[in-house]
Amino acid sequence: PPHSSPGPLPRFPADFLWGVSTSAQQIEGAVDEDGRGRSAWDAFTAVPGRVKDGTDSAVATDHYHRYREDVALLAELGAGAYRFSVSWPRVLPDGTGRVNAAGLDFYDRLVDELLAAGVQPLPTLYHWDTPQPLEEAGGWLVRDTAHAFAAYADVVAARLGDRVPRWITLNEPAEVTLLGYGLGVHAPGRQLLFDALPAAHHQLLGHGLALQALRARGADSVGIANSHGPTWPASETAADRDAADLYDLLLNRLFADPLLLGRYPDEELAALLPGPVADDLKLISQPLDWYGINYYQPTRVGAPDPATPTTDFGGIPLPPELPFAPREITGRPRTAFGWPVVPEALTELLTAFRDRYGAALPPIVITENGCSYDGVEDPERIAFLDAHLRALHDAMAAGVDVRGYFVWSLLDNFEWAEGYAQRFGLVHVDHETLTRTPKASFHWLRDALRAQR
Ligand code: GBH
Repeated sequence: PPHSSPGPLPRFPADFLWGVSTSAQQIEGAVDEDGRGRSAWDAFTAVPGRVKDGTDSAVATDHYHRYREDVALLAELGAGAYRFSVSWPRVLPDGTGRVNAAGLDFYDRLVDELLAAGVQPLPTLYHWDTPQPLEEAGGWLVRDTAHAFAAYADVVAARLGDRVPRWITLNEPAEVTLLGYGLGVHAPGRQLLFDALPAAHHQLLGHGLALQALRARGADSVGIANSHGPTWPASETAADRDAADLYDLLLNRLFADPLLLGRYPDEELAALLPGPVADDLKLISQPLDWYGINYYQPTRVGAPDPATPTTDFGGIPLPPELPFAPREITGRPRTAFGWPVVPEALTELLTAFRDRYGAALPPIVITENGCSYDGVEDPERIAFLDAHLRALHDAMAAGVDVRGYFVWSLLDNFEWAEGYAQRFGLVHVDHETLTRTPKASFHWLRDALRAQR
């Protein structure tokens, strides 16, 4: 049968960090409670047509009220760590200035609950929920937002830093830039194409400033979670190779190079960025303790073909003037989202990172990997995780220093522009009753983690 596991997983190092990931906007709900401010995603989902099934994250999984039950699930799974995100508008309703004590209290309770359950907290400070007042002032297109983000990081670290040694600054600035400001399919819904690039630079600057603030508060270990995947040229023609190279530049090198090498990958592109870029790069490239990678799949890219214009990018409508066009990867199983399943591209990605960045590459943590499938019986998710963990082990056997792996996600949740239609959870959530039911993959992972001990 196609989904049976080829046997026990290979052994990972004894101190390997096993965890699962979530984010505030996708699970918390309680958007109007205890003084939380509005986020750019609250504003975005209020516009008809932005989310496929017309839903929003007002309730989501109601984790804000059910976090004890969710921490109990983490303990049952045997997760060593839990990557969650702190909602910036819950802590600072206006984005800057006034601190909402009740918002901080929630994360305080959550951290204590995790520690009591023996699960290490790994907070991400920004997972896409920009406070709406800051978004209205230009969001990541303006430099002030980077400074506001660092001030927020300081507030959170001042409260949780006595119990939380490890932090993530940003989640996937590439997707925020591309999907949020470039194509407009995510909040804030701007369609600026290449004029979105300042959002990339200001997020990276925000990362650098927040990293400084976290260190000043005594943080032991700081990383970032970036979206990466290999880019495959659609053919060997020069046109297709150039198009694929540009896409790879925008998704991968635009974010990894400044962080790890202290420079932008392309002079022409760097010239389009605002501010004292050379000085900013010093902040952006401060040493990281580890580098987080969210891996989902490779992308096959070619030159736009006027005869067959690309209108769709995994469900995302694309403007015709883009200089690259995604092409289908054929001959692969697909998740319920339609994304191709290509585990060995994770090995390819990691060895390519090692080759490009060499000694400049800190240890890697896979901060997200997972898939959308329906049902509580989910043999496809088991096969997906099994195959990706083997691919990860292959990269480690080839000498790539990987220290941890986090499944996206603990719970079925609010999947952004897809609403509740896509289910990435190890735990099924009935979105009517909010009942949690561990899936077959939850039990599989629990047993696999036990076997590693
Ligand atoms: C992550 O983004 C997010 O961090 C998380 O919040 C989200 O819930 C999770 O992944 C699942 O989506 O196959 O060519 O259509 C992932 C960013 C962007 C990766 C779109 C996959 C699909 C490209 N994703 N991409 S294609």
